[in-house]
Amino acid sequence: MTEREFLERALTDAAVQVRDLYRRRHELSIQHKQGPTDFVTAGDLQIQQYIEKLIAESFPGDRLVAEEQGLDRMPDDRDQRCWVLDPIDGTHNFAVGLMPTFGVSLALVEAGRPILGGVALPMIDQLLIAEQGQGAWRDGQRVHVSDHDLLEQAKIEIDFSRLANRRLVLTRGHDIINTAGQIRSQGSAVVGLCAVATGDGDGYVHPSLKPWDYAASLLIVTEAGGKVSRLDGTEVHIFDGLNGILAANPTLHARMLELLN
Ligand code: 2AM
Ligand code: CA
Repeated sequence: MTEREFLERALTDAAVQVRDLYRRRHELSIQHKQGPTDFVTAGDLQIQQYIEKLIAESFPGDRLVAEEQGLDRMPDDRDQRCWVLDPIDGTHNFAVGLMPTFGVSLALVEAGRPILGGVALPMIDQLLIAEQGQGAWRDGQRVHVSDHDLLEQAKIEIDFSRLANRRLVLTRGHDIINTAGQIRSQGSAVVGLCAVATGDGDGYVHPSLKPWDYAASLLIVTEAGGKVSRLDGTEVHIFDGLNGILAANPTLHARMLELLN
C-alpha cells in the first residue's frame, strides 16, 4: 500500500467513526485542557488512537506528531519524516453547535514540508487530498483556488483564536477586516483553508495555529494553486515554531500581506 492509499483509507475510515461520534456527541466525556473553552472529547481521543494504530501497523518506523495525549511534542530533528495528525479540527463545533464545521487532518511531512495531505469533512462526506507536485482533489475531482482578485469582493475567513491573540487579529487584521467583501470566522482551520483550496473562499488568516491544524491543508491549498505563508510572508517550515498562517489565491495573498504588514 502506498502512503497515498494509506492516507485515503485512514481518513475514509475515520470519517465513518466521526459521523457516529457526532450523532452521540452529547454522551461523550469531555476533558478540559488549558481553559474552559479549551477541551478534548472522547471522540478526538478515539480518532487519534485509531490513526496512531494504523500508522504503527503500516509504517512502523514513522514518527507521529498529533494534538492529543502527549504526542504534541515537535520532533528533535525538525527535518525528520513524520505524520502530523489533528484527529478533530474544530473540536468546539464538533461538541457544541448547530453547524458541523470540523474535519480530520493527516499529513506526511518531510524536511518541514508536507508531501502528502488529506482532510476528511465527515458531515458533508468530502475528502480532500493533495500530493506534492501532483495537484489537489476533492473526491477525485481536481480543485483550484478562486480567481477573484479584488479583496473588496472576496470572502475572507479570519480566525480570532483565543483571547491572548485577539488584539493581534484586531490590530494587524484591521485593514483586511475593513476592506474585504465578506468576513467569516467559523472556528475550524481545516474548513477555512480547504475552502480557499476549492475556491469556496478566497483567503484565510489565523494568528496562532499549531502544525496539526494546517499541515495537510497547507499542501491542499498550494497544490490547488494558492499561496500559504507566515503572517510576514515567509515560507512555512512546519516545525519552525512560528504560528501565524495566511492563505489565499496568489493575487489576494499579496494584497492581504501588504495590509497585514
Ligand atoms: P482545534 O479545534 O483542533 O483546537 C479555532 O480557533 C481554530 O484554531 C481551530 O482550528 C482550532 O483547532 C485552532 N486553535 C484554536 N486555538 C488554538 C491554539 N491555541 N493553538 C492551536 N490551534 C488553535
Ligand atoms: Ca483538534
